[in-house]
Amino acid sequence: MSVYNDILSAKAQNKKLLAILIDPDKFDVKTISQFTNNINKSLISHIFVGGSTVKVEVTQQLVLRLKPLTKLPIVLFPGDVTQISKDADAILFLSLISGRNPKYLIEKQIEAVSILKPTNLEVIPTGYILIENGKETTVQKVTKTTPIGSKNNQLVADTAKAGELLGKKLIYLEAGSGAQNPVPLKMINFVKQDLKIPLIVGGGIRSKKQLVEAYNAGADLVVIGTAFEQNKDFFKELKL
Ligand code: 1GP
Repeated sequence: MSVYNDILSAKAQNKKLLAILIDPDKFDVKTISQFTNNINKSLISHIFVGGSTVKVEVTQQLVLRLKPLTKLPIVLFPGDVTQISKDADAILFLSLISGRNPKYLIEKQIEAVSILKPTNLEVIPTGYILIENGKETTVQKVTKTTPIGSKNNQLVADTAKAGELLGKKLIYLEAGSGAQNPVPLKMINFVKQDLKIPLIVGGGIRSKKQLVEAYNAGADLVVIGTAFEQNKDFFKELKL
């Protein structure tokens, strides 16, 4: 199985993908059976695991518990090198290309090399672009970078394209977890025009309507975390 090849073939068939983001710090493991049961019955195609502050064992334990309960690919979306679990299927190897902080452009990635070496994780180079959403988010605080303005479509599109030309295999447009406003649809559409690699969009998407709008604007894969954490009926809403 190659997580990336599956994303590519879904894109080629215009089949839209949905990842649920589980933050190991916020997740109540007592609910894991029911929760994964709901995931397995839904249109969710990927499970992303990651957060900003999680400790090393917490991610590992969550991944080990999830594995026997689902056939869906488990993809690490790490906020830090401490969140690398060898038992996941793949890792988004992120570089925060909207920011100018060397720590998140290359230093953390260098630190990750010796941790990744003994694993069989599929490493997917991902250009990560933070978009201003109306309030300061955790990613912004942790990475000490300035997001790109929500109307600055050209800069975001050029940043995404530069990522592609540098060899990134995915572009992730991020409004930030719990964002007040998701990435604007116009921006998704603008970025999409000239981008050949798959486009991920996440942050602040809380309804089926917003999900469909993001797909229609050009997102190939949408990531939703907070709506699943805060709204028990969100699985039901997705089916409507
Ligand atoms: C955050 O894009 C993801 O990194 C998901 O955001 O929690 O707002 O859905 P939400």
